[in-house]
Amino acid sequence: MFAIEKGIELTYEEVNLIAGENRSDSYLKINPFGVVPSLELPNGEYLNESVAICEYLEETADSPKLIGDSPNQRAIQRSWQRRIELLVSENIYSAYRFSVGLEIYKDRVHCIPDAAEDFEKAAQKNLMIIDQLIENRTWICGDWFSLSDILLFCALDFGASVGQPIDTGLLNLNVWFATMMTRESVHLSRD
Ligand SMILES: N[C@@H](CCC(=O)N[C@@H](CS)C(=O)NCC(=O)O)C(=O)O
Repeated sequence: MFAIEKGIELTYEEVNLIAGENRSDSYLKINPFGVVPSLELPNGEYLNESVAICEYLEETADSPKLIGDSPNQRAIQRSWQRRIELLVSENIYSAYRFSVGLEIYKDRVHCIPDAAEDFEKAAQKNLMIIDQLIENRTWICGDWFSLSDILLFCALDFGASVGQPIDTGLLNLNVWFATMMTRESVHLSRD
């Protein structure tokens, strides 16, 4: 989504996660932790971690600025990014790995099935706070669309597909999610 929003064309190579291709010896040379995505840089090095990849792409194409256009914007955006990843996304992903995704993950990472419900609750609790913070905002950082919108959208869209939907009582978040669904990048990135 980030690359599409930036208008950057990338060549994609699919890695079958369900079949465990990402844990093969050849992929572990690309990413020793066996997770996607990875970006091959022009000098042949591999860059791991989705936010680091977005930071790199941000610097290779001038506009639109999705990480921020001033020290203020960048700092605020990065603070949202950290909140989203640490307080929402990671909780949703852990809840998934330890429950619905247990069969896939039980031999890949250390799973704690008894903690699944608590991780889901932690995400929901933090979403309640985010719902209040985005009152009267079009986007997470205010009036400009950013990486934080993409990160939160990906986590919540995935959550909804694995039994962790957004609480219908969180009106601001539900309106924001519906607005996100109107972006072309959401649909293009699914093709
Ligand atoms: N912090 C990493 C997380 C990467 C990650 O967990 N990727 C998932 C898919 S989105 C994955 O590769 N799962 C398959 C596995 O762990 O075997 C990032 O942001 O790049």
